[in-house]
Amino acid sequence: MSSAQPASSFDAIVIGAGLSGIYQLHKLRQLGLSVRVLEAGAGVAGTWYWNRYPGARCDSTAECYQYWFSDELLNEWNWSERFPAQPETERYLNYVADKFDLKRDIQFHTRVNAASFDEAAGRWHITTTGGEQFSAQFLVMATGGLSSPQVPAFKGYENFKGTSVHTARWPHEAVDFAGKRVGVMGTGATGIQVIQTIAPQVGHLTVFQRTATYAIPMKNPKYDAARMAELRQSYPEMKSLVHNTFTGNDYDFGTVLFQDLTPAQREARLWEFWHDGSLKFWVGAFGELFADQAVNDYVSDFVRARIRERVKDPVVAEKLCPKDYGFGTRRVPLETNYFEVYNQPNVQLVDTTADPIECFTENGIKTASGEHQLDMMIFATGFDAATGALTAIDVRGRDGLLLRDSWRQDGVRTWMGLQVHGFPNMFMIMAPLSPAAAFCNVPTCSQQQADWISNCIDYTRKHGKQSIEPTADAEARWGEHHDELANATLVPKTKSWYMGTNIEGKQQRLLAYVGGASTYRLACDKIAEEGYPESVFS
Ligand code: N01
Repeated sequence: MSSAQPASSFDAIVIGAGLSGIYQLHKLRQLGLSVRVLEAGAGVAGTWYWNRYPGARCDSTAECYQYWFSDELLNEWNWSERFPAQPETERYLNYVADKFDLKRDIQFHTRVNAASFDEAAGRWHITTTGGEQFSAQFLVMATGGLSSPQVPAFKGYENFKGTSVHTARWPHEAVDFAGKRVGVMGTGATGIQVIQTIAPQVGHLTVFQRTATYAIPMKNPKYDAARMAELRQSYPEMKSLVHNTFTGNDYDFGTVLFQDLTPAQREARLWEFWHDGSLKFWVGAFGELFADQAVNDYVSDFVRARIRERVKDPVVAEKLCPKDYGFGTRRVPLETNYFEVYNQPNVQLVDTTADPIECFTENGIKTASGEHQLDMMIFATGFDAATGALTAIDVRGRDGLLLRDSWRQDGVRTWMGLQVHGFPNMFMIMAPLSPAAAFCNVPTCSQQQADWISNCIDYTRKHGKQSIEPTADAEARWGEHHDELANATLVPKTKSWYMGTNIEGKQQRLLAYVGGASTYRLACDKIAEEGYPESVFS
């Protein structure tokens, strides 16, 4: 990096050109700010740019998974099905970026590796891996909650002669699976989509499963012109509805209580929600499952029974039935013929808890029971969620405090998932301790956060202030409130990326706020209306 190279100066730098980042750019430009978005990829779309693995598909409905800010856009864009596949969502985000002429302010192929706050100047200095320097009054980290892919370390991995790839780094070129012996590690939302998609194409498939997954069969009807016209009629109502529910979708916890129903009525209610073929089953049928172990056990039994019905070999079926955690306390994926894959003669399920992986070999993976020969290994092994993309950058606040060190030493702390004390004028979207980190339909919560950030920046500037930063007390209060709500649920009992347990050495604490997206939005709005009483301006 040349220190002589002058920094390019902007009012705001946004890191990341995914769904959040491009909307943030649009909002800040509307305020008249000069903005530059720095994006590591070659195109917009973030998650929908990187995760182009076979079968990648949205499991929020298309009508909920979109921007609401432009009626023109809502009128123009036609979705082709209820749960669109990755290419369609990537096309949509490109369409938005082109329609609102956003790409001229986005610099692609640019990975940020450091950002530090210069207190004397009241500005952030940002550097990239290519040695470029930028300076800005405001910094928005739109770096994504699930954007830091993790490949576990395995003995002998370097000896493996086949190809290997993480799902979030899938090549742009088509991959030919015909006749290949393919291994997939990971059976979360990603692994399930990959497995069910490639199983009919491969020569042989070996699935390495450490934890079995509850999943709901997806109902994915095509959308024709008539259906789109019907949906458009509902958009005004839906736009408001999604901001008033717990998960930012168009459904919410039911008002029907488990205890008030007879066993037959309970069963009927579960079937009714099951047949919706969406994640509505997760929260809509019996919301008590998140806190009441007996209700959770009942729903878990119902879902396990659905798995057993579909898998012919009872031994394999039992391996696929989660037993050590309750339904809904980890992310529930939607699936299409996933469980039937295990009825194929060319598919083998390896339960790595019973048959542990010992090492990679030249030809594949050796588990306790023997060697599994592989031409290709697919890692659907997840992400360092919520914190990973933020700690991957050397973010230094006041007095040179490194965010990564602070979070490692004292635990993750944020004020409402939006800012961090000691890091003035730095804002975050989908960061820890906000619903957006895990429990919210991403477009709903990321638009809400980007709107709030824009309003906050506007307020700061209009009041002749240089910077805004939450107080340490307010941040601590938010952390205590977050933990109190989290610990009243069953979620912390289960190992998952929600709890940070998938990353060695990571603090084990619920990463996302469980108070609900609507409650959170109201709290954010109140703070703005009251003139940001929990923050200090300078
Ligand atoms: O990642 P995950 P993901 N040995 O962390 C396994 C969103 N998403 O990419 O559970 C063996 O859920 C790991 O095992 P275990 C969605 O929010 C959305 O699937 O740790 N296995 C697990 O099975 C989702 O929740 C869509 O025991 C190892 C898997 O890898 C989030 O992204 C689609 C291992 C990782 O599962 C992340 O999902 C896809 C090891 N050493 C994803 N290390 C939509 O549809 C890890 N695993 C919108």
